[in-house]
Amino acid sequence: MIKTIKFYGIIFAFLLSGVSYAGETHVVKMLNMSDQGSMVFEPAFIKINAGDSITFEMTDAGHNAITVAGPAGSVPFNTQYKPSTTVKFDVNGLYLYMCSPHAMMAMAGIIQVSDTNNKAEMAKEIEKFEATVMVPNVKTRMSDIFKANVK
Ligand SMILES: [Cu+2]
Repeated sequence: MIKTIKFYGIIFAFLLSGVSYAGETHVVKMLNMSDQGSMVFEPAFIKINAGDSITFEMTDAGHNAITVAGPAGSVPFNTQYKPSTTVKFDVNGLYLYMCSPHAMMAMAGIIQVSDTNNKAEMAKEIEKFEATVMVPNVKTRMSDIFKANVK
């Protein structure tokens, strides 16, 4: 009897740990300068699993992170210049976001949530975004990051 209770106890604890899994939380910093250049999100590309969250940290003041494009059914986000904002990602696919005051300096980032089901659409969104980048030496920053990371 005791053995049986112990057995079910272990099973129950195992199930509970599965149910309470809330996903990982990753950090993306908003920076005026890094070894990747000026006005950057770091990391500018991040791959996470559906159910994970990203905390956007405004390490340097005056930046936001706002959705440019995401997979169908995803909810746009906007950190509104708050020091720290955590966003949960439940819809698989690729997301492009930018810092609105520095979009013309290619301050943007790409998030891959589990898979790349909207890769073709995202390639077009990045092309559109880069048409608005005014600083020549970072004109292809996002498409370079896209090509290097999105398989
Ligand atoms: Cu910015």
